[in-house]
Amino acid sequence: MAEEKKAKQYNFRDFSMCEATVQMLEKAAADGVETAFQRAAEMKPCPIGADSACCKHCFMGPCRLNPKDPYAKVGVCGATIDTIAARNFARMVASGCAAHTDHGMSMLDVFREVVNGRIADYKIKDEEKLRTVAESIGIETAGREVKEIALDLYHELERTYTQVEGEIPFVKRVPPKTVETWRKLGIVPRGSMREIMEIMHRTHIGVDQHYENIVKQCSRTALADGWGGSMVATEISDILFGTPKPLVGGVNMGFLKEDHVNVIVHGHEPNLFESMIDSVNDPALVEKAKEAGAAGINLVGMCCSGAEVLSRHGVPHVGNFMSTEVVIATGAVDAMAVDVQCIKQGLSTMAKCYGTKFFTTNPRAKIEGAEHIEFHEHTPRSCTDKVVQLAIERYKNRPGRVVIPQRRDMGIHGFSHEYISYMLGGTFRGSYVPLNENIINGRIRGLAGVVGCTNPRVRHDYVHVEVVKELIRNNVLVVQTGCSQIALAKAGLMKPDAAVLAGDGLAEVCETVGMPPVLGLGSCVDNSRILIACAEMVRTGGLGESIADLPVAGAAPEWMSEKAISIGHYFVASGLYTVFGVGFPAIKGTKFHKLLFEGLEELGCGKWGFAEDPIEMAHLMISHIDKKREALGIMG
Ligand code: XCC
Ligand code: SF4
Repeated sequence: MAEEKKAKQYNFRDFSMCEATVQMLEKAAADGVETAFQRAAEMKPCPIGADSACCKHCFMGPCRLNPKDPYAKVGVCGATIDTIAARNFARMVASGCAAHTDHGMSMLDVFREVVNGRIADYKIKDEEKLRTVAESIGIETAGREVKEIALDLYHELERTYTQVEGEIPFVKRVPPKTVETWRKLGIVPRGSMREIMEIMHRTHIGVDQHYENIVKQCSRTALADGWGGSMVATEISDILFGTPKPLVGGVNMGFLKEDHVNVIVHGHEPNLFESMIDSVNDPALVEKAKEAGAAGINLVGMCCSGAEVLSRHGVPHVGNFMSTEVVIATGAVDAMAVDVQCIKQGLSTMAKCYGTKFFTTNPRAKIEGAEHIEFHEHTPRSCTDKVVQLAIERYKNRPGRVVIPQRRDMGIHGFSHEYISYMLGGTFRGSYVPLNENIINGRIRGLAGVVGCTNPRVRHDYVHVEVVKELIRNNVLVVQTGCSQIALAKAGLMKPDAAVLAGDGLAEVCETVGMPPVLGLGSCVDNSRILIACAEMVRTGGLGESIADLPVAGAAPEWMSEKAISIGHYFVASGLYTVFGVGFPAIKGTKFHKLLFEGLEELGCGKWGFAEDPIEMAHLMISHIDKKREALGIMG
């Protein structure tokens, strides 16, 4: 009863611009169930924490400084606002980098076992990709067996994690001028384990207390994510499961099917999803589902692994991070299997309310109230088959009413960096579309990567959609990953006919070749595809010698995770201008803030930016792109 009263205070359209999410928020409220949206509305962020003006790195504190007068006080140990904010930031980078690199390392574990013949369920699907990745880091491929190349590649890439001295392998892919800057600054990553360890050490009480030196280690660690852990995750996934090529895919809750057993996989590592695809197509399990009265088994994705299999195989995607709870309110979700990252604990309660079977599968991530069915790469089907069987059980006894928002949005997904590189020099689906040339001649003003999470502190999806619309209207070609990609897919911007919303130049390029003005690249680790595309833009020529010269900018308009900070910082350290929305964990006017927002650029890197308003955000990016165009002498 109390819940119902509270729920009435909210206009759910203020929470989200996603119609399906709004509809399910209404249903959940009517059912007396609350979600992260209401919890966010009822729990305002701590104002001191939001400005990163508190420290709990030791127990003489926690210490709180005054965000309105940040230099008025120091912590008990004497730490200044710059030290405190830089350390907090560094810990976020460390955690974000750890998440991506642990994911990448898991992929590498699978790869090793596949190569050694100890995993039979997966194989090297894309030998061509294997060869190009190997060649890109100097491994000899001519006349050699696949297995030999693969073993060499494994041993090389392992260094991404474990190397104590030297440069990680994918640094070989970075434009020489950019690497020169990194070497000068001392920020070329060794191995991610070492970099993360060093950040944790340096941010301990009484160690590194100079914000400039802390930020240096942030850069080194973040680069170990972008050009390390994330890139390994992307490349190995492509080798094992296939490199995405543009395909038509569907997004939104309408892809749940009332008369099917519905299984959702939500998380980040593609192996769980790949095996689930096998399970739902197993004739014996399909037969079982039919015996239970279902028309079949329907598998859909959410969040990043969902974005990845949408891009790779065209598996439908039912929603991004802020839709993961409400989708359960459809009553149609028979099972949700999760692995790691961005899994709200609230899902457990939600699943209980609607009788959805909720399974954790990764030993790293258990949740109270969830059933744990561990996923082992050596015998993956024992987990995924069981999930499907239990989903069938639930279908037989669906406890409540099923209401599925009837929204389905089709679009083109699956632009790998290979595909973009291919377009840079040449063609899209057979039509000539050299991207560099179009940037130089001004039809395309520049490139923007709009990526990252959704966050209940802002109107769900809205900031993403408005930023991207403004960018394409100004002839900026947009590439996307993660939850942002799903937001724009739902808004219909990934269809070729969305070119009508683009400025004349970009529209002309899109219309000539039938390409959408917004290109979806996959999951968050696939932000590494943007790095490679940038390296290719430099290599193709005419746009400067380093990544910092490119008319390219990035944004995470609704960020929330520590991974987003790590991504943002590796974009910046790589030479890009990166604008975040929602809020920024640093106080304007402090030395630390100045270093991130101005100083890094003077050192030859990119820089951070911030704007809450989507139009302002887009124009910060456009101004930066114009500034770079001017420097390249390609204005007008
Ligand atoms: Fe998570 Fe990757 Fe953010 Fe979405 S975008 S909320 S990190 S699922 Ni990656
Ligand atoms: Fe306070 Fe310093 Fe301890 Fe942080 S490290 S909690 S600022 S005493």
